[in-house]
Amino acid sequence: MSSIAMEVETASSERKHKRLASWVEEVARMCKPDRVHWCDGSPEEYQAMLRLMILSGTAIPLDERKRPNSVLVRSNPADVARVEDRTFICARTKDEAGPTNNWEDPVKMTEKLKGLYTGSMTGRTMYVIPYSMGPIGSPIAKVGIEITDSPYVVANMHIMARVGTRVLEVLGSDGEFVRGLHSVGAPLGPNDQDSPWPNNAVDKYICHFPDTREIWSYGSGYGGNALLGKKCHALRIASVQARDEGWMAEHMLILKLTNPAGVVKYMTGAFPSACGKTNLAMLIPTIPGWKVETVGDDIAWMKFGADGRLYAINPEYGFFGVAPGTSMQSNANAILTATKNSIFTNCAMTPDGDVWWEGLTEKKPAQLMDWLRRPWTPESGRKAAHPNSRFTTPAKQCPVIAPEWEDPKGVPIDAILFGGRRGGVVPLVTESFTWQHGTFLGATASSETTAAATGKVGQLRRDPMAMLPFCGYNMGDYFGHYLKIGTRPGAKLPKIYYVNWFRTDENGKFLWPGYGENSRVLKWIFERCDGKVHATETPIGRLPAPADLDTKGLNLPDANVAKLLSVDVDGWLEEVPRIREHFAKFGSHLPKGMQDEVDGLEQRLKAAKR
Ligand code: SAT
Ligand code: MN
Repeated sequence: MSSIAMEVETASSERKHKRLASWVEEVARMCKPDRVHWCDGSPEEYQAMLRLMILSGTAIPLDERKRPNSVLVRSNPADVARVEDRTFICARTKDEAGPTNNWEDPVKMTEKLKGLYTGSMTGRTMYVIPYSMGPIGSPIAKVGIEITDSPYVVANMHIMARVGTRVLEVLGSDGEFVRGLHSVGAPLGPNDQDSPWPNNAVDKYICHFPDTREIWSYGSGYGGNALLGKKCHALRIASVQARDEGWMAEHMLILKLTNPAGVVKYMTGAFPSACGKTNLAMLIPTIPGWKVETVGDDIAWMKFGADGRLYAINPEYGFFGVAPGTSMQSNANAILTATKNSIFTNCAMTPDGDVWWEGLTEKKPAQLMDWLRRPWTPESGRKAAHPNSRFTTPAKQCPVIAPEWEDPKGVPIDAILFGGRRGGVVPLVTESFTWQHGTFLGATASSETTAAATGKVGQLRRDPMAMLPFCGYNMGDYFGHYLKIGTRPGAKLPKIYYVNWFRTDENGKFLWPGYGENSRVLKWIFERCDGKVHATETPIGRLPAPADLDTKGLNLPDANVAKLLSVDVDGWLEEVPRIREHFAKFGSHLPKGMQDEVDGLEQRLKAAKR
């Protein structure tokens, strides 16, 4: 690594920005690292991080011929997912954080954390990572600086964000930036042997200070807890900035859909973690002549253009995708993206030095090392990869990345999709009557929980706009922000849809084949945006008539299609009190428009029963 030359160079950029320099000094005085390294973002730096992780036993290099320039990392069983109960929004008042967030007084939390951070980096290197969320210099992009004591975080940030000296250049001498501090909370004494996955077994805190645009994360080294550009910055802090500045920071994929005539539309989609966002973003249509290309798979920042349309950028630079279930059949483009230059976390390893996870191949390998480094065979009776195992991989390697994915002005959005994982009641696709009704569909979105967060899997929870764990302020006000976006003078708003790929029959079997076949639903949406296809008015919204959904060649029984596209009036009448209960949590912060929508829904359902 050309570290000496780089340190001199970055030291001069550092000196240029007085506030940045003094903040880094202040953190170093508190955390007491052995050294401070300013990240330049170079390939040499990335290699140095991989070497460090290999030396410390954090990572194993994969076979060069099978998976060039890639490693497998195994974390600690106590540190495998986001920890929502340890995630805090430290706004001035509890009311500002709202009923869906954990809150702590910012002064009290700062004091507590200062205690924990004091000396927390002893024996380690403190890395300073300048990063840009969004193409460097884009008017929609934002700069952040993450300080961390984890080489795993540095390596992942190299893939997930644009990092290094060029970011300091755009920051100049007084640019604004989000301050992120991360420590695994495992100081090393002179005679201590480091563990392969340092973390703090007792204390974990993922704290956000929306007023000062700061993130303080302590004790976990995993994913969204530690790669602060992603959920912490691009969603929790950015949602507050978006509210204040009149734009939207959303937990949404961005896809480009081209029809056989070459007409293009862009769509975003909000689904909870591990509900198939990455699969939808990279979908291979099964209907002839249609094409999907990827702009982003997890986060969309949307701003109004001069023409009144909403333009979206993907603030990220890579994918942090769920491995289990990803295969050449379910998502060939994700598999092809992660063939090289990738970091695999908590996957299993094959005897010939490659990775494996449940669902990767139809036939399970005869022998593996599981994610806990134990020998594994199909008879072991346990999963070889952790259910939340992940691949971190550069977006530009995706075979279907849209050429405009780095366009600094973003792409104009025609449709917004909301959804979740629901076995019952919710139809395959519903179009909202209006923007306000669409906001209601998003605000009442519900899903069965997955392994992306610690806690029980399969419980039903309301996850408004898939932002439940990611909204940095009172969610009632967040609904209000949506309504405000909808009333902007001259706005040409996207249409809003609710989709559910996960409907099951009485025996728990999926009614809809999903994956590439979801293109049939996208086609209907595309044609609705052009006003070219019919929709049926129902009490819950507009649905396709069975004849208008292209099911050619699917061999789906008519009864399935009818069920997927029908309104279960009694089922929906049972949802109404649950929606009211969900809304009641927001008290006076619930916008009147949302109350009107639930009242309207109930009236329409009751009228349909008569
Ligand atoms: O760990 S992350 O928060 O980055 C992934 C996810 O939950 O979507
Ligand atoms: Mn996500």
